[in-house]
Amino acid sequence: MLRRQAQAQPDIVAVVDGDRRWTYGELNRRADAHAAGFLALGLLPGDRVVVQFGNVAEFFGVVFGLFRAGLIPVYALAAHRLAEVAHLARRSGAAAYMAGDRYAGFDYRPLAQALRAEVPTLRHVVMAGDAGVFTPLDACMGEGGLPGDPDPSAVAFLQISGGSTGLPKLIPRTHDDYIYSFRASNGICGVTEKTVYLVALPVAHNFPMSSPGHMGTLYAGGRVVLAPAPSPEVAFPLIAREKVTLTGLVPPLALLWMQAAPGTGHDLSSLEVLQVGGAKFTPEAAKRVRPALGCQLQQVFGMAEGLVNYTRLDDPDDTVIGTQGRPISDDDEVLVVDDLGRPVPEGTPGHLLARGPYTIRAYHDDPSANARSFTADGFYRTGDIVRRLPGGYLEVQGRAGDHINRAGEKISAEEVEDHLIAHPGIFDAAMVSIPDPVLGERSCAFVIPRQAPLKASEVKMFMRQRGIAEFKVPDQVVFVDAFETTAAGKVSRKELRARLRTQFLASN
Ligand code: J2J
Repeated sequence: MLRRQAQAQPDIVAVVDGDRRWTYGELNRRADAHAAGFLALGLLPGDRVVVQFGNVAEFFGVVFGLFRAGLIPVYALAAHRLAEVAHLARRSGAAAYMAGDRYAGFDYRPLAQALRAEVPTLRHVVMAGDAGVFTPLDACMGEGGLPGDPDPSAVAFLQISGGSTGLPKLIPRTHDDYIYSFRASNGICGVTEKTVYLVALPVAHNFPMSSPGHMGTLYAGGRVVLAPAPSPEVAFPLIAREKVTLTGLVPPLALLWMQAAPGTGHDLSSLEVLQVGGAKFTPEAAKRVRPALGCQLQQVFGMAEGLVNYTRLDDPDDTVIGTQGRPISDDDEVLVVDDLGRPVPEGTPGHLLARGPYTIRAYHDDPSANARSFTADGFYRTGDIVRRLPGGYLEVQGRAGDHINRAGEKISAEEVEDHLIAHPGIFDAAMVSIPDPVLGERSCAFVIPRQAPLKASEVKMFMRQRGIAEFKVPDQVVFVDAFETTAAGKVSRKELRARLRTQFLASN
């Protein structure tokens, strides 16, 4: 897809990162050079490579270079820390780690150092910027000697799941399923060579990557503008300068933008469509998009595992405000079922199951997750509770599982509990979601201390020292003496979390 655009319009700008403007020709040359450079390091087609960049142009040179070399990117978010990156590297058996030296105030070099010590399969660390002891990205530039185009039905990369149980799972997406999803999304979202897409969310997240996101925009020959932060202070001047036509946000950011827009001196009139997704956007907030920002709202309900739903640009207002859209494709099969797996009537809430042309049938190398997450006939159990409305539109009601959707960042209660219980002063812990007016949900950890009294600040400090992403550090820590058990003395973590949450909400 990149070669085609580079031939058709080599001098058109593809990627804007601050003062840097890479044309399609330039991006294409870098992809070729990196592909040859990566293979010259001794990496072999099929090797997995953990890629961790912020919203910077290098991300594109690196991932297209990897695709061309037949290497398989594993997408880490810039916010991930050693615990998550080491997990992704181990799970994928990664041969290399590629990152930028610094981003958003964080230095990735010590992380890379620790990662190399922890993950024996890792043979190379490639760094953009000041590489220190590692291989500089600029040195990974070669010539010729590339394998032919990859098999379209082969795995192109491993995307990561929101992780509803334990650590993130790896999602194998193929070239053809993924390109299908953003090519079809382009049609639904009106993306053409005239589109200017602002990447406000993290570049490696599936929403800004493919719905239709930066990949859809590059496919169509449009322009991708990278925002180093999603705040109005950073994004609004970029919208005005680059005449951005389309962007996607999570609900809390949309609220922030709507609040900041009326007083802003920046011209936002180029913005045609604001997509909101990743977590539930309430109808009250949805109603305010056009008055505040002067553009059309599109709701997007998607998942890295596949299925993506959009409200359509010509839908009536009440559909756009009150639903999370309908699937991309007529070939997307959507089932809404009760706890026993029986289909429920239209309008009744139930578990959403999905199967279709771009929805995975299995996670990468994870038999136990696969047994839980897929039905025998290949439907993915999304874990979402939805209502199906006339016309196939879906309204998301919430989650069946115990993950916390904090401003679109998915946090697994189980994963955080494991870290909490590692504290020598903590006997047991259970983390739950609490409704939050800005974040949608925030995290609250219930902690039983062993003996000596603990402080919430100590617990949070400990969590940071464990090397986990900041968004997973509990927003609130509540100390309790014990978790009450049922008469049977047995209680599943799931029931326990549900009870704690109910008690907390009743007492606040
Ligand atoms: C309620 N919950 C939503 C919405 C996602 C496009 C858009 C989003 C994602 C994404 C994505 C929601 N209302 N509008 O990959 O391509 C929750 C659901 C879902 C989970 C998936 C895309 N949009 N969600 O958010 O893999 O619970 O993908 O199952 O990060 O986010 O999370 P993730």
